[in-house]
Amino acid sequence: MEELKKVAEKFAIEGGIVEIKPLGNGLINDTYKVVTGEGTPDYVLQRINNAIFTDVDLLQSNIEAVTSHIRAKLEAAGEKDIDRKVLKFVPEKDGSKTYVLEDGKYWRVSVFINDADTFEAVNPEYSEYAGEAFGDFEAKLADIDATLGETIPDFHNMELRLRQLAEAVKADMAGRLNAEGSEELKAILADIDANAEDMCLAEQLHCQGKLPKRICHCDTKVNNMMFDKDGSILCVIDLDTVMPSYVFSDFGDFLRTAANPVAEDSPEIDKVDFDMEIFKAFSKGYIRGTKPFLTPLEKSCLPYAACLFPFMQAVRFFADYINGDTYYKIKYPEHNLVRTRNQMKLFHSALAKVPQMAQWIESL
Ligand code: GN1
Ligand code: MG
Repeated sequence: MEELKKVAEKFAIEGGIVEIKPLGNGLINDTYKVVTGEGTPDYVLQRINNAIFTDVDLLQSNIEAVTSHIRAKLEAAGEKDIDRKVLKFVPEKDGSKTYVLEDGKYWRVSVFINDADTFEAVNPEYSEYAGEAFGDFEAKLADIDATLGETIPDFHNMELRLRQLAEAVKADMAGRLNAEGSEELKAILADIDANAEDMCLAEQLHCQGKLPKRICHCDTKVNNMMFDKDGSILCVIDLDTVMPSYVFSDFGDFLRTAANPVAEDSPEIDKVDFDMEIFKAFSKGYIRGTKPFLTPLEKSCLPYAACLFPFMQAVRFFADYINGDTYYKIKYPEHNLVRTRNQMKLFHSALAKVPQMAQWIESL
């Protein structure tokens, strides 16, 4: 608490700090809520994982560009309650940067949005709102002047993720592929291999000049969206990965979490199933939100995107498992393997429903 307090006080926050406590359940950064006295806002204090986001300056300048662009649009539209509809980052006390470096660790602070909720699961009605909100987020950023850099280069590049898995397999750092009972791991590898080429469609289309990169959120998990008490959507949060990508990123990653009836790390594999009702509602909202720019090719590839993201996430979790868990936070030794099984099951469930999905998308 004392270390956290010392850091929080480096920022131009209002009010005295009453309490600092852990917040949320991200797998990358460490997040805390800073509670201040009556009449002053609370804050979110975050330690940026700079082993993953190696260019913190680029990261924060992206985020500042994005939030100020959205803020200006909300103001121009005469919206009320703007501080709850877009994140607001607090500058350091003695300067203008929105992050500080303290004992080798990077920190930032944003204003805590009051009376808002995040959810780990959503029903079809909320999914439709979410689809529209993420579509609208991309639409709002379509005319941003600033050039945003890739905070993690080639973040959602399937070919790269497969290469990283191949490297992990070759090195077998944790010796897991040679351990007893590794037949399951080999079977997972074979399954990934069998689907690898099809899942690289986005990269192929991009190389042929048919698929553009647009500014996307790139981490559209259900819990990265804030809802007001009345169920309406306030804003999207967790902006670290906002960068140029294919629209498939935002479409696919939301469904990866929302259309799975259980959490991405649930060991109850039997319950993993791609929920078509969530898909239908979300795609309806998304297509409405992206109307200003979505091309027919992008639209027709949305069922592919729904398969791509569980597949890519499985490849990433599995590579991390083989590497000995160096990237994602884990709670027990097999955690990344459990996540991999879960995501592969979701992938196959989605894949089997592609014809149904395509039919629905065409009808919209
Ligand atoms: C990470 O930290 P969190 O949970 O918001 C990851 C995402 C993954 C997700 C899987 C920078 O996001 O790409 O989809 O875990 N973020 C990064 O739960 O790698
Ligand atoms: Mg998050």
